[in-house]
Amino acid sequence: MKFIHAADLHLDSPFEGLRQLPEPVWQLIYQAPFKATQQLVDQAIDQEVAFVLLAGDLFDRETQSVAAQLFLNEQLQRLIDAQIGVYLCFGNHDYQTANQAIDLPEGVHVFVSTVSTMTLTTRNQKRVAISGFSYPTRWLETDMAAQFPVRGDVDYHIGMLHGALRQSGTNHYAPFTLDELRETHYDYWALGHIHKPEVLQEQPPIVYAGTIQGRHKNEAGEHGYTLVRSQDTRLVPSFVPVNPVDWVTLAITVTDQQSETELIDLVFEQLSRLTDETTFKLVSLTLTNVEALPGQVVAQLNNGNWFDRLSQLQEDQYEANRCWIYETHSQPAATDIHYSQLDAEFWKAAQADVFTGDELTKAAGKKLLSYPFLADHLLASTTLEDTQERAENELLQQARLEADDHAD
Ligand SMILES: [Mn+2]
Repeated sequence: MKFIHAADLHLDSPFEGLRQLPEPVWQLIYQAPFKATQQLVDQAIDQEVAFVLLAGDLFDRETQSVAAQLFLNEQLQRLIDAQIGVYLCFGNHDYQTANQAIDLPEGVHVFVSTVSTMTLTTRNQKRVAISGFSYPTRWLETDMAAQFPVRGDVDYHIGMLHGALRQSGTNHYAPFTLDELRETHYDYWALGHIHKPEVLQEQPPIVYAGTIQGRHKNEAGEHGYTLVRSQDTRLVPSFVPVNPVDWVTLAITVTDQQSETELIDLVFEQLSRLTDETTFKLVSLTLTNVEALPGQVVAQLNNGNWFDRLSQLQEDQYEANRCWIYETHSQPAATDIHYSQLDAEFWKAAQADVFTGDELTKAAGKKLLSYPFLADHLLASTTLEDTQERAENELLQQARLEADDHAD
């Protein structure tokens, strides 16, 4: 017997942070979760699996575009037509209230908000029980794991749970402990919610399938689904990547590039070594040792002109190269090389005092911070890091200009 366990398709994710990219590039990213899902269905049919489990967060939001709903229905219908069972639950992103039920193809099995068990018999006469539930609300603090029945009188019993391991702090997502899952004596736990694929226990397997397509740089690496095969009485999972897009970082140490163009050539040359046929790469670029560049080029880096030029050139190349640099960071090799010893000490002391959430809050003022989305952005650690990086680069550039003046 074979089956597929997937979770966190997050269809219709808006990819807001990438809206500034050219439309065809954004489309390529927006379509990636759909493409990955289509591949899963193609492979489920090819592999003649007995059933497919979808463990929550099929959609990114509780309301979806009509196009996204139609897409999912088409894909599920393909499985049904191939006589593959479909079992799904909704998670914290696509939780379903009673008056919000979406129309799924006939034959799709959907878990309701209380734990229930469905059984099936496979073509080779194996009896399988599947227990699970759906989220009725965004947050679900109840100990749902405790409500799963103990193993039934079947060949395989599978638990489907969208949730997170119980933590000491907040537990909004059907918190569970490994012991609770073990005590059910199930043959497989199909988990959803955590986006990184992870095996929590080898046998009997307790597995996070992970999201089918990483959606930002913190979700880099391979993403896909879990193909599970029976071997005697055991169920053995293996991971199958299907992500069309991959998030990567490229770090380049600049040396003696004399102009913007030379720097761009260097980047394209390094980029070509990174790319391959398997996935489209979204690249975060870091240039280090920028103090080696002429002051003019550093200025172009800092004011964004260099990145604009790079982006223009990318428009002609991204299809062939199968990659897009969506952000750049630049930094000196060593923070204090260009300042005198005294300046470096002042900088370090000031840095610790100035680049804090409190200081940024003061600078922004109360009015701006009353908007939650602005407050979230301003107080994010990445905003502080970016601000500090820019300030350092500005200081570096000024130090350079002063040094150049003295040289004249
Ligand atoms: Mn999710």
